[in-house]
Amino acid sequence: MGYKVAVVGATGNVGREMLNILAERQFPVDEIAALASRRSLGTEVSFGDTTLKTRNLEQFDFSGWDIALFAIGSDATKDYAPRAAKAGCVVIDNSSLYRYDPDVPLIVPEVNPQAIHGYANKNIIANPNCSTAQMVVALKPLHDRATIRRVVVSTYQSVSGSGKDAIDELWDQTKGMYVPGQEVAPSVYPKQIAFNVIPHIDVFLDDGSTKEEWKMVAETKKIVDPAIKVTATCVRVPVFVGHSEAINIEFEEFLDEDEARDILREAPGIMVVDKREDGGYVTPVECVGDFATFISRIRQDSTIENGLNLWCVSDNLRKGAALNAVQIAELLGREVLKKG
Ligand code: 2RA
Repeated sequence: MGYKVAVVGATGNVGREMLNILAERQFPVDEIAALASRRSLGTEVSFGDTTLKTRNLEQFDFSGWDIALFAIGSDATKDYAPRAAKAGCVVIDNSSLYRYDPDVPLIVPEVNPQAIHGYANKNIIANPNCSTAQMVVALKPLHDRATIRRVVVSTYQSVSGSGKDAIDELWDQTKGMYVPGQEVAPSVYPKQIAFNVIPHIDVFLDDGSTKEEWKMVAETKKIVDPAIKVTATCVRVPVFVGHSEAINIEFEEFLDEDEARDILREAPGIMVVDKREDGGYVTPVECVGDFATFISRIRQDSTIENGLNLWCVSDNLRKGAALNAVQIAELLGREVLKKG
């Protein structure tokens, strides 16, 4: 016996990946519902070898359904997640709405699986921001070995993090640079993204950081350890899929680069590709469609007493969103619902 699973926002980038990953990982599904807004009603989406027609979220009754993977914006989530949770369906939400709620667990299964038992507070579990998810997978095994004091991270985030329109804009702007008279003005971003980088993701806060940078700080503290100091600079780059991060770590005690590499090699969810030669590292185009969080360029930071640098790359639609959500569903099934 398996689960009745609903994917809410089934026509978006993340919703489609959720369906793909549920099928790829053969999650024990007895019944699957692809839910979308009225304007997407009837759109066909793939689920493994089958095709589903989207159903109307507004009229959907979550009673009797086990798990709902939400991949819609915070505003719509505010309307529908409580309705699903009240009907007894456990919500795994990819929006930022519940991430910072002390009564809602924020989970990366390789990092804090024990937090799953907090789901019963509101029948809701939060999925972290994509740039946070891959980073905490890398930090956790090193933190367990040498206690992290401070993290300085610069991100290089792909446009798929902003949705389908951003992917189209990068493509059209790039083409427009080569086809005279076909220039495409910025609309998703404040400046041109083709052949450019933009040091601004989400809104600016009073202290001059952006909300994306704040999310990395707040979520790392909630998922790994509130004592860890984090400072982030989040940058949008002209890459379609795959977030990259340059991570500098200061530990409470010295951690040798070779030991760090061995620890990361053994850690769950991580693939180390780290050779000090041409091509001996991972780049975003190589991570697309993969489940792994890739780590390269592991090296001592000799400018501080206990420092380490590393390069972290992962598919932001997978580990950064859909895969992590499905892994939470798998954890929920194993530890709580125990069907299938
Ligand atoms: C981004 N992390 O990359 C944000 C939301 N997915 O745009």
